[in-house]
Amino acid sequence: MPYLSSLSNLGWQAFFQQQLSLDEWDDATPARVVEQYKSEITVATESGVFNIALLAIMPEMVVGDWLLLDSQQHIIRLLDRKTCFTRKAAGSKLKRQLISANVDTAFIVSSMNDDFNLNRIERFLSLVNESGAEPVVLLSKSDQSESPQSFVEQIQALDPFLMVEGINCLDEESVSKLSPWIKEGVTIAVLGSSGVGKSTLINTLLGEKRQSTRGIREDDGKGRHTTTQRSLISLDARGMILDTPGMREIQIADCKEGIATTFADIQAYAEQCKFSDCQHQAEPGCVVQQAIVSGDLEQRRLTNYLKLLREEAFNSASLSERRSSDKALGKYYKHILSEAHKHKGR
Ligand SMILES: Nc1nc2c(ncn2[C@@H]2O[C@H](COP(=O)(O)OP(=O)(O)O)[C@@H](O)[C@H]2O)c(=O)[nH]1
Ligand SMILES: [Mg+2]
Ligand SMILES: [Zn+2]
Repeated sequence: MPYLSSLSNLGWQAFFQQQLSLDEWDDATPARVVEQYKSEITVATESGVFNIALLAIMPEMVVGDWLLLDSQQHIIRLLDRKTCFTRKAAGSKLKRQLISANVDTAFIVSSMNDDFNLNRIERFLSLVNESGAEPVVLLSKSDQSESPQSFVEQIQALDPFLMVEGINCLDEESVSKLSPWIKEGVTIAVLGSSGVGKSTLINTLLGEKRQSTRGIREDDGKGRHTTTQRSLISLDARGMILDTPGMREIQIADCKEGIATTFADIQAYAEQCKFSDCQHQAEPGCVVQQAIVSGDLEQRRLTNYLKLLREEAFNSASLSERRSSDKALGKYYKHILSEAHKHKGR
């Protein structure tokens, strides 16, 4: 895949430039992680695309990261991330998983059919708001709906400032509505469940069928995705775009601020409740409940907010427990090593 690219086409920005010394700027090569595999990563530089083998001592890297390479194509260091998407790893593992780094804008795609689900969109919004990227809600398959505007209005009702567009991913003219977001130097991630049209949208933007779409099965029938791979694709002078496999289980963790931003309306009511520890159930002086009664707030939205808060608290607590048990284990290993050392000295 040729990336005939200037650094700016690859998504290079002042934020990364500022992290380099003058010597580094003269001698080192900035490289962007565009694909990742178990034992290697693919990077793109101004002069081409190549793979670098991963070693255990290297920091954890993810698609979207910027690296500095020396003249031998060895990694000097990983640059600080501007934004970062994480989720609790699927399954019971108490682990955070990096999804992508340095994304400026996230397209949250949901289709105008049975898949349309406000709770799920609010969950994605919390994740995106936490990451620092700017969310845009895209409602796909507008050509299959009798009243596409009603879907758009339901999203707009969540937040009048939220950016939302209804599109037909198969139609170039419809997709051209997205041009305000698609520009040089900007990195976009496309998020959403399987089958909503993420790959179709990217193909229409590319003007070619590069990403495989539903015609070719993405699912191996066991509920696992065969394309677990994320790839950052160059739109040449229109920035970089990241296709992600459908996320079946996005459990959130360490996402307090993201939830607060997504539900700023509820937070504002909650600040006026009589009790500072109000649970917004049936307490006297609960301004959140008053908003429900007056019709200013939807019960569904409050229920989802409380659910996400509980999940966040639960997962974050398990993660911090794991972090502290990792620390304890580290201490234990150190202790064993030093004991072994003492014995050796005798
Ligand atoms: N009619 C219509 N079909 C669409 C649209 N977007 C996607 N599709 C179809 O929906 C199916 C799933 O799309 P795909 O891009 O693979 O979804 P992904 O899993 O999100 O990448 C494919 O058969 C597409 O042709 C749309 O806006 N309108
Ligand atoms: Mg896809
Ligand atoms: Zn309250």
